[in-house]
Amino acid sequence: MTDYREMWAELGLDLERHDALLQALGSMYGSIYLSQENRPKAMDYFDFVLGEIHGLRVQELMDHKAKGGKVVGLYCVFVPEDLIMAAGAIPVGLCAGTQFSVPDAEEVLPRNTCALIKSSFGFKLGRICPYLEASDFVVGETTCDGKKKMYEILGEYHPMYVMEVPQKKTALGRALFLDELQGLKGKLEMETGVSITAEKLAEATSLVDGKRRALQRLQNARKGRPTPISGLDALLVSQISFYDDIARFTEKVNALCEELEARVGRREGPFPADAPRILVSGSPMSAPNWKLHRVIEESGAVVVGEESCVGTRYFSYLTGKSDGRLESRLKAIADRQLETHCACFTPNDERLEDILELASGWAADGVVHYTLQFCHTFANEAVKVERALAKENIPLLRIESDYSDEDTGQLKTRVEAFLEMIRR
Ligand code: BJ8
Repeated sequence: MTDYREMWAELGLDLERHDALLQALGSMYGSIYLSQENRPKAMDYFDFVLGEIHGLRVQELMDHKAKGGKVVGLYCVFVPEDLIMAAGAIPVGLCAGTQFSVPDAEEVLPRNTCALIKSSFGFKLGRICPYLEASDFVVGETTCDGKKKMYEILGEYHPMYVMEVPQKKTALGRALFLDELQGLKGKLEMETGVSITAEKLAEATSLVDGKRRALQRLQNARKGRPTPISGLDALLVSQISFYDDIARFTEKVNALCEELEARVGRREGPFPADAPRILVSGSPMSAPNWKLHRVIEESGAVVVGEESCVGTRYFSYLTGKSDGRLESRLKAIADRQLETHCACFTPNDERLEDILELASGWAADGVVHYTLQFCHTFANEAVKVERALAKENIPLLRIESDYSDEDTGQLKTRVEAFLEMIRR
């Protein structure tokens, strides 16, 4: 196995704590993922990527930097990867999904902040995220209040650029977002010394659309009965999509899909055909936040979709047509990004429509609405989700949780009772 310690030391990581993080992650992965039965063979690649989570990919980023390239960190799907790629930089989704980094953050941030925000910030304070340390700057966004205020503080520790995301998808909101993309384009050009042309942007957008298409294909395969892949594995693939090399990732997802489609034909899957099918909807789950999927699937149900930014909110929309000019391509990207139905928007009724469509298209027996504790946008929107599902007689379980393991037992009890009700 390659020894990356020199690279981590060069990045300024706290090696002792970083070792402890990797050890905890490795044993968690072993007990949650490797213990699953009848996994698709093509998951070997994603196991490998996870095994190398702070190794090979970080090395690739460092090699890119050694050749003069830039690395740009991000935390939200509203930041368009293709714009970053068109400047010759590599976009990378940053670590934000573990309790391990939360206590560090709580030394500075209020405890009653959502775990995703605390975890991201704690990675910086604890110096345990090689992706953040490798990034030349981070592009934040004004989505929820907690995040945007955390970015102000993160900016004291790491170079930051914050782009505005409107709260309403009105003509004015759309114009503002397009203007923000122009601003980000300028920032990227200044940092990289590369001028973003229509051709470079077209090439990058086609890669991003290719990745989205592959993820859509994977989601589509989950319609099978039995579904050919566990929700845990599908979630892992989505999580890896935020930091793996885009062309390689797309190829590997398509290879996985071929295997899954063959499995659907043979009616083969990791769960019996009559296992309750669950749609998970709500706050995003950054790796290694696998808690809810684990509880659901260990209780005998299978997750068939995630209405989440680590799920359909990320990959459902492709880039529309443009007249080929740069301005028009940027506009198509802005329109695509604004199809992300995040609870930070008001109104956000399209998300309710998406949930209903997913629940019926994927023949879900019930929906588990997941809110990260202190995430007010998704918590409040859950009220409307509940009403919309009740109208269609679709059972709903509302869960609020954080990254700690303290509530796992309680979650299990609630999920089991929910499944019992579905099975009756
Ligand atoms: S587009 S969901 S990735 S903002 S969970 S930090 S909303 S308090 S992550 Fe998100 Fe972009 Fe929206 Fe998606 Fe705030 Fe809620 Fe925490 Fe959240």
